[in-house]
Amino acid sequence: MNVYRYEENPLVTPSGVKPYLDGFEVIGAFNAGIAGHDGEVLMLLRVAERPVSPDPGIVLAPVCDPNAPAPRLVELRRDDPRYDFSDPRVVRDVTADTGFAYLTSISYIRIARSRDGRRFTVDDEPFVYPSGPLETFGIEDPRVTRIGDTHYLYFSAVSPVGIGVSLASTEDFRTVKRHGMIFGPDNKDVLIFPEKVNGKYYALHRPTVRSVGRPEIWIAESDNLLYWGNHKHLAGLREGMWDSGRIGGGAVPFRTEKGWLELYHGATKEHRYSMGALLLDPDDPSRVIARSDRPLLEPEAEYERNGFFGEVVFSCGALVEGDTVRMYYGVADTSMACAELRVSEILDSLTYFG
Ligand code: MAN
Repeated sequence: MNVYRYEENPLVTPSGVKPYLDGFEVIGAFNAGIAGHDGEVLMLLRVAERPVSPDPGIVLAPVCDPNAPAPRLVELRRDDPRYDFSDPRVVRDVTADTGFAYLTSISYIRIARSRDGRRFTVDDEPFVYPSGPLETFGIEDPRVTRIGDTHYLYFSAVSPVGIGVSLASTEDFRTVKRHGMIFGPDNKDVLIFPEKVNGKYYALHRPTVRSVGRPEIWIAESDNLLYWGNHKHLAGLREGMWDSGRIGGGAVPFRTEKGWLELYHGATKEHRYSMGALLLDPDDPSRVIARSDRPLLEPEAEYERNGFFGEVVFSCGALVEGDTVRMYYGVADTSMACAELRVSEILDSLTYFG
């Protein structure tokens, strides 16, 4: 497998993004959805901003208030025995039944634009900013599917009542229309197919189940992109392999001569995130034809191994032209990078089921 990482990687880093919020710093510009529009490559960046704490003994947890312009800051003392600060992304409450208390940053969506797909200019303002009670902890990991002249974007909506996936749409990447939550909590990693198959829209999704089951990939159908049903379990974890801890859809699936190719992420139980592929039946995407036994891309470069949360490559979008896939991906929950792969080589690398 030839994997060509761009010499310019990382393409967008937090230091290249001006904070939008007063008193905050940008700690991540990563996990971007990707769209081609008017001759440009657009990254719909997940920008994460964190309040700068004046006191090293205090962590400030930001919470968006739907009725106020700026997030509210909750002061958490590092010596408070209720709280566990060991994961830089979240503050855990050891006394709460879910274990969860706050996120350490607020994420929203901001666009980076490029003519050549390598050098990007980041917009000054957010494109989609958290609003309403279901997004008070932020919106994350957007994906973009083009259907006709409309680009649908959908993202994790995070709040104290759970993480679901909400839908919005745009024609021009300047204004956006909201369509509400399409997958209720707990769910992430939705990927809407770019065309109907046998008269139905399809979407991958990833319930994060708490009672029975594991974080695995499901598929659902819809007539209108808003109401989803006929859910089926699509792919599971594999003990002892690169995708033994959790899996979820990554880039928007695309058609190849052998079927739908889905570039998905898999993590080990130690949270090392790699990218691999699933090949789905061209006429029935709920049937898996083949899968990667070994990752296509794993954290190896310095910028993939080290950062806010290291050992992570996480794609939310790719551009396909002929046999070339330009896979854009978040690195170490910090920055954006891109690697080119060949469709034919990916198809050859898979293990086919009988
Ligand atoms: C996980 C990580 C974080 C994210 C939260 C909430 O902890 O993916 O980056 O902010 O979930 O979605």
